[in-house]
Amino acid sequence: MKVTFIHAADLHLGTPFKGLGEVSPWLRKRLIWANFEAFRRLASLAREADMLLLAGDLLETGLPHLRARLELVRAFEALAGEGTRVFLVAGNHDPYSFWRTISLPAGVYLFSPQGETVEVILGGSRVSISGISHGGKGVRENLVFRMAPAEGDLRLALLHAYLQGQEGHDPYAPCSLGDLVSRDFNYWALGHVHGVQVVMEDPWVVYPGNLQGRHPGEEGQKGCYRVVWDGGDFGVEFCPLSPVVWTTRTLSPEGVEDSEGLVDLLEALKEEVRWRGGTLLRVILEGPSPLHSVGDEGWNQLEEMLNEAEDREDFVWITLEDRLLPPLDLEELVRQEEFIAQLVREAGVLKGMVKEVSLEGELGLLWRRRDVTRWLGELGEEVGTELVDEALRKALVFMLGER
Ligand SMILES: [Mn+2]
Repeated sequence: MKVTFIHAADLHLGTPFKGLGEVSPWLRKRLIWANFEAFRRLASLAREADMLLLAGDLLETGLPHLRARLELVRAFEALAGEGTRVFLVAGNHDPYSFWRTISLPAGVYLFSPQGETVEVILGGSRVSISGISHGGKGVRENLVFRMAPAEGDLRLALLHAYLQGQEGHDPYAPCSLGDLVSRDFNYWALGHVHGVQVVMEDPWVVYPGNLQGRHPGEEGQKGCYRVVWDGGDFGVEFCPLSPVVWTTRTLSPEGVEDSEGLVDLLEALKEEVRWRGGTLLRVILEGPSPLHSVGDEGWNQLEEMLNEAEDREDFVWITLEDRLLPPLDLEELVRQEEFIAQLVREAGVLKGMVKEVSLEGELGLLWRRRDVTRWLGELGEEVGTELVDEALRKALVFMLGER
């Protein structure tokens, strides 16, 4: 008696990459391909399993992204042919109303916004899957208590929801860990939060994260969980699927006097992170350095040079972020010059203030416009303080750079 299932979520098929600036046509194609490739790897893993559970946000948007739809339906058809059952719920990106325009093959079950429980017999065990879909885009109600009851030997729950305490995600279908534990399920197959997380082990509460990072905030290997239940115990294993990973490194180029020295350092760093897949490497340059005066144009040239020969499978595409300071003793300056001291103090006060306000609130209606926010990325709590730090740095470079 053994049941194997794959749990994935937030495929966001048809999503763009953000935070890269200009890339070569070759890389552009590669990045469009990456998310679909991750999905194909998922589907091929699922062929070996009894079931595939998909916890919402499979598609980036309800707008007809034809390729995304086609890839999805084809994969489902192939899985149905192999005898792998597919269960899915709709999330906030691809609510139920949208799914009704797609004809799903037999063997694929889409849960409704009313919620129901489906029972299957696998290896002689009664396995139930309870799920509920987001009916529309902005579901703010707790869906946990609207889910149909758990039944059988193995009781799985499929839900796209914001679990309280998870940062950086919209509070759609909010619920608490206590809510989940109060229901009689063995495994909560969740979606929505993009970080990979086993929140709890008894019952299992799991976010598999998305399949392919789409911006610098979604670092490292992404993938799905493969779960084996032997009638009592669970084996829960993370399976990496991303063909491309985002990596951020912070570098203080102390002792490096010129751009030639910096290039040597960055080339070594590139080789250090290179693996058989692709890497989008973001390098934050910080600390005091004579290179603070390189300027935007100079950094662009440097990036171009470093990325020139990277049209290859195991590419490392570098973007540089300049946070360098003039090589002066800032503490000494603060002691000696009242104006500098005041500037640094004011920045500190401002940082305290921006922590208190919600940037999304301040942006008001603008923030609710998708055609605006699609260019902005996510506004985490740290964005405000980062902006102040950057303003202070720019002011110091401007005032002290010539000394
Ligand atoms: Mn979501």
